[in-house]
Amino acid sequence: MIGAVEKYLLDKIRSEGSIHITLIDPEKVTPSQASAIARRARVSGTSAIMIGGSTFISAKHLDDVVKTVKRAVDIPVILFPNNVTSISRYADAIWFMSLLNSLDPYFIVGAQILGAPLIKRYCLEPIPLGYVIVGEGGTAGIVGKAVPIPYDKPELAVAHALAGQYLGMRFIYLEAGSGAKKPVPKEMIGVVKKSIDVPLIVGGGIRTRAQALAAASAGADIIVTGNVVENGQVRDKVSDIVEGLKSFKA
Ligand code: 1GP
Repeated sequence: MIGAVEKYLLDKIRSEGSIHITLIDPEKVTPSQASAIARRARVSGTSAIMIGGSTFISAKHLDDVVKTVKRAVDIPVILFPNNVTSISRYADAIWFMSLLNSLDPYFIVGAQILGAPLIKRYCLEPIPLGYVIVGEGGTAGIVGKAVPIPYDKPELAVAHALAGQYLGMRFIYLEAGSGAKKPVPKEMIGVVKKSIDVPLIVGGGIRTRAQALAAASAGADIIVTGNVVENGQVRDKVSDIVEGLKSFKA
């Protein structure tokens, strides 16, 4: 069943083309810094806020960050979990994600089994997501025990994405790893997009308008940026990227 946040994202993609989501890593910010980032990103045209990182933070800190961000903005706040410890009752939704190229069943279905009852109890909207780590893979690749798909093997990215779709996942995320030196290449985005019928999310290492535009024109429906908003230039950076995406649609 499609919930309100998923419907919002699908409607936005339908009406605006490629959209932008701002990722806040709760490990790196205080609640007030997080709410300032979210507010500025919202003004600059971001469509939702994702909250998540690759390592462990205290449940209280996560709750405080999510609550403060929720109060600051009127766009959806979606959890981007790396484990069962990343679930907060104060969010609107959670990417219910499976790391499709992990070697460890814990990251494919184990953590999901442990987390599902809590998601139900908190009435969080789960959005099924196939998560595929490519290129360098970064911390997410190491923590998730993934075998990252090399950039010169786009056909393997297609196979993973299709498997995710056929298993019923309603979004596919190509992740280069936060802070990746090279974002997902447009050739890989293009072939994956052509093969699947569900929206494609791309993130990791996107720092500029040109990179966002390249990902969008190759077929990314959602562009996620995290690092660029961590250095205090949220407004300029997000505006630039969002305007780039709008110029692509025009
Ligand atoms: C990481 O894809 C996201 O999970 C965002 O990456 O921090 O490099 O923007 P950046």
